[in-house]
Amino acid sequence: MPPIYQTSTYAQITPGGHQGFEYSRTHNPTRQALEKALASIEAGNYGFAFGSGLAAMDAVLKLLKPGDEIISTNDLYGGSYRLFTKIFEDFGLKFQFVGMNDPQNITAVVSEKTKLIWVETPTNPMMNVIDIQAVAAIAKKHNILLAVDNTFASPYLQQPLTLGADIVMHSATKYLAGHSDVVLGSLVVNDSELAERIGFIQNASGAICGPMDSFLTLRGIKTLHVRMQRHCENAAAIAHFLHQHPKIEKVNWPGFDFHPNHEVAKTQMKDFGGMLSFVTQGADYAAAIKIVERLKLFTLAESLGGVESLAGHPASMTHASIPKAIREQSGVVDALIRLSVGIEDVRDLIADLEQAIA
Ligand code: P1T
Repeated sequence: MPPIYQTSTYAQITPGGHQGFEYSRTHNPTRQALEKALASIEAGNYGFAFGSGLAAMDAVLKLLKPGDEIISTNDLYGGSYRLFTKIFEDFGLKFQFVGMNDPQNITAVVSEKTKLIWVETPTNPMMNVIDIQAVAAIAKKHNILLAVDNTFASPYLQQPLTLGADIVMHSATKYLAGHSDVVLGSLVVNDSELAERIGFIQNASGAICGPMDSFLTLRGIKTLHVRMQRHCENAAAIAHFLHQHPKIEKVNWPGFDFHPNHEVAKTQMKDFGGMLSFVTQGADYAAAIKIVERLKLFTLAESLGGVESLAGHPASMTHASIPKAIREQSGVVDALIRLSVGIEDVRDLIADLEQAIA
């Protein structure tokens, strides 16, 4: 096992004559082992680990300059939206949020100033699936960088770099670490020049993760494939259970053949993932709140991707930073519940949902 190098600095033989490591903001052996693993599982050449998913996104945005434009999915994690609109708009970046179910919607807003396309797929929390290859073709044609937030799928289910993305980002807090005990982010790229710029920003801005968290994430990655198989199986069973329930109006899960992007999901992903969201019958807000309060095995909490199941109420929790009118346009209504389906026995999970919805 790679040791936890709880080390900030390294002995030099002569000034500047270090032995590969000089200061842990720049390089740390445990973080370096993690960064190699991250690159490997995303089929990329260069990996970078950060103190959180948002810190990794922050580094991507620092590749840009005032006046540059970014086109992003209109349905995305509330904190990503907040970083874009509340921090980087003030530094002169311009964001356009478009529904990418039809990738041609991107073409309509591309300009000479567009420098980055930001794709989350599947989206948080509406479970839209965006065709990465189709978006990559548009990005290449216009010489725009394509970054994909692969948090919901994990590299076990899809590897965006192999589908034409330039940058793949993770909140490794979620499936990669997998045990709800770490906050960490990552970027992986293939291009050496891009890697050099990201490495410079990582060191110059300094939003790195510590060695203990690097170690925990490395350990989590070792079981990613086994966990993901069970996450997918359990989520499929729960999606079908909810779909036939008379008190549930709509279930968002890309495995249904009537899901609008089911065909894309089938070709792009190995399976349909462990996340789903649903709306109570008649979009009844009070009923939704009762359900999340009554759940016993599902913990009501932010975050996702851990071995234990979580339930969330996006409108008041993970997506509260998106103005109501804007979030409702993409379907994030007050009666929407999000589930991160864990790896427990699915019969226990369904029994819990049954008693909470009854
Ligand atoms: O929380 P952090 O590690 O900084 O990652 C931010 C982030 C980025 N991208 C996606 C798709 C995410 O889901 C997140 C974090 N999301 C939650 C905390 C959540 O409950 O949705």
